[in-house]
Parts: sequence; C-alpha cells; structure tokens
Amino acid sequence: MNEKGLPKTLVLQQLMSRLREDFTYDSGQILGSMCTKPLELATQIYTTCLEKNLGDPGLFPATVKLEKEAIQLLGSLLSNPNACGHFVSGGTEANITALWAARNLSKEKRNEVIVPASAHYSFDKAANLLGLELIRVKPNERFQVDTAAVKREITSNTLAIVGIAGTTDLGIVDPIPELSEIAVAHELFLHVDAAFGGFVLPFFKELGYANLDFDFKLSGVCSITVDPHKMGLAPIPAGGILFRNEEIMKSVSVEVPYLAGGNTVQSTIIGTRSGASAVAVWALLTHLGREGYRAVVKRCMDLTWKLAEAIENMEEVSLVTKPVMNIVGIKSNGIDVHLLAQKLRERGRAVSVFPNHIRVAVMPHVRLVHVQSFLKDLKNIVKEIT
Ligand code: 0PR
Repeated sequence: MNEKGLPKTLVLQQLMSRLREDFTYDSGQILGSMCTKPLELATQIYTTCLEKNLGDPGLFPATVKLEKEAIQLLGSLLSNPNACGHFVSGGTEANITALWAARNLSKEKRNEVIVPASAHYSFDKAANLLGLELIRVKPNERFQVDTAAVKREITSNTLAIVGIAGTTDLGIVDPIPELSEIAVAHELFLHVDAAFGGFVLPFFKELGYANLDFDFKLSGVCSITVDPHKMGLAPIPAGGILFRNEEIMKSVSVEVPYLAGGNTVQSTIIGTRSGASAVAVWALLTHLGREGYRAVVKRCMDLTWKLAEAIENMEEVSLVTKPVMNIVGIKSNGIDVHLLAQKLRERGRAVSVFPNHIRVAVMPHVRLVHVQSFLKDLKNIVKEIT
C-alpha cells in the first residue's frame, strides 16, 4: 500500500476503466450464469442499507423483523408460513447449514448423506467441513436421481438424503415426492436444494406448466435452500435457508450473551451478516408479489422454449433434454462442446460448459435479441468448425 492515497476522482476513473473488462448482464453477453441483474428497487434499497448488520440484532431490531417477515413470505411461497430460517451468503452456505443441522440432530452420529450425482459442489464442501461422507446416486434416463438406487444406498449410517429442485447443469427437478416418502419411511432428514428452482417452480401450476412438488407440502422435507440472488432478482449476496420448524434450526443455534441487545441466539455460520440483503429481499417479495414473480418466470420460460426450438432445428447441435426450467443444455455429436464454448467466448458470449454440454441459463436479464444473436453466432461457429 502506498503511503499517500490517490484523490477520489482518480480512483473512480481507474476503477471504472478497469471494470470494463467484466461482462455485464445488460449486454446480453452473460448467457450461462444463474445470477442476474437485480431489480432496480432492490439495488436502491440495498445501497441505502449497507450499514445494517443482522449479526447484532440489538442494534438493528427493525432489520431483524424485516428478515423474519421475508422468511415467512418465502415460507408461505414454499407451502409453510411457519418455516424459519435466514438469508445467508448464498446457496453454498445454505446447503452447509442444512447438513450442519441434520448432523447435529443425529443422536447416533450417523455420517452418510445420499446425494444425486448432479448435486452442486457445495455439498462436497459441506461434507468436508462437517466430517460427512457423500454417497452419490446415479441419474435415471430423465437425468433425475434414481430413487430405487437411493433406497438401496440407505444403511444404518445414513444421516440424510438430498434432492435437487433445479440441478446446476440442466435445471432438472428430482422426484422430491418419492424422496419425501423414502425419508419419512426411514426417518431420515431430507434437504431440498431449490437454490435455483425455489423462485421458479412455485409458479408453474398457475402458468399451466407441469406441477412439480418439491417444497414443505411434502411432509418429509426438513429444509430448503432457496436463493434470492438467483431467480429472486436480489443483489448478491442473498442465499436462503429455510427449516420446517424452529426445533431443526435450534440444532445449530449458538448463544451470544454480550451484544448490545442482551442475550441473543445465532443460527448462522457467519456472525456479521448483511442486513441490506435481507431488507432488499423483503422489498422484492413485497413489491413483486406472486404476480410479479410469475410474470418473470413466464417471460424466461417463453424465451426458453424459443431457444430450445431453435436448437432442435439445428443439425449439428441438439438439446440434452427438453428444458424443465429456464436452463437449456446444448450438446453436439460432432463438435467438442469446450471448443464451441471457447469460440462463443471469443465472440463475447459467456456460457457454462459441462463435460458433455453447454449450459444456457435464460435469466431475467436475457432478452429475445440476445437469444437471437447467440443463435446467429452459434450457427456461424458451427459452420466455421465443421
Ligand atoms: N445449489 C445449486 C443447485 C446451485 O446451482 C448453486 C450454484 C448452489 C447451490 C450454490 O450457490 P452459491 O453459488 O450461491 O453459493 N449455482 C451456480 C453455478 O454453479 C452459481 C453461479 C451463479 C455460478 C452465477 C456462476 C454464476 O455466474 O453455476
């Protein structure tokens, strides 16, 4: 660090110039990300609440109340207004917190967690941190977890089962009702990772799409990850962890006796925690309501079908599977998808690449013109390569 700092204007100038290297959501370049441009109202509120710290409830009692209310609103969206939980840094922290609770509730100190092979890598981190072992279960032909295989993997050492409502690679929804039955029958903790799907699936029935049950309506579901900073239109960081009831959450609670408000209890991994995130989510849920979010989902899904149809009409590439949510997996028989992704990137289009496919996430910031120019680029690249 230099002894003397630079003037504000110079710092800003430098910064703005350097940040130009970053991709932006508005430009239509970001096509593979599960995050999106936050709604302007949320950005405004977030920036005015930067000093609020949920780690010190005595200082920010109003923010604490707003977080609680927002969690209840989310709980009601997920069929349980009595759910409790917190806004955390993201889906990773939410998944870790869920398995932390499952582990603490196990009197027998069981340590195996059955996860779909499609589970996000945050579960590897959770297992590593918590001293748990992941038992991975292969998918069925529809890319969902094979529930017969889940049953076969259950032993006296099984602690929990994980189901995914919106897989990272393809946006697939596991058969959560079946997983719930299995969990109830074997008295196992069931965690649902709806980091992506939690703000999408609740609107499917009303929109006339396939109704996929995944939430607290299913009696076996103990906890749900649902991330406002993905399809919830919230600024980063905003992950969400919801528990079916207080008792589950209490298993990870720690008493903090010395803060300004007196004795408090904390049930999150981190201490100092963004109040701005929670307040921004409260504002989003209150402002958009079901109607607003439903419209967002409809727009994304309409665009998803358009993209999917166009891919189906191309010869050299095809869909991995019909999209369930606003995530499209594109594969090719003749072309290496890594080369395809690299060529797209050279044209300024950022997609995610999995071993056998490219992922396009049709997020709220993606517009029809973006999809059209992506398709044009894709066609040109395919012509150039083959
Ligand atoms: N669960 C699922 C199903 C996820 O897809 C993800 C992340 C997580 C949990 C973890 O969430 P956090 O990243 O909030 O901790 N899914 C995205 C992915 O891996 C994360 C992401 C988002 C990556 C935007 C890049 C990006 O630009 O693709």
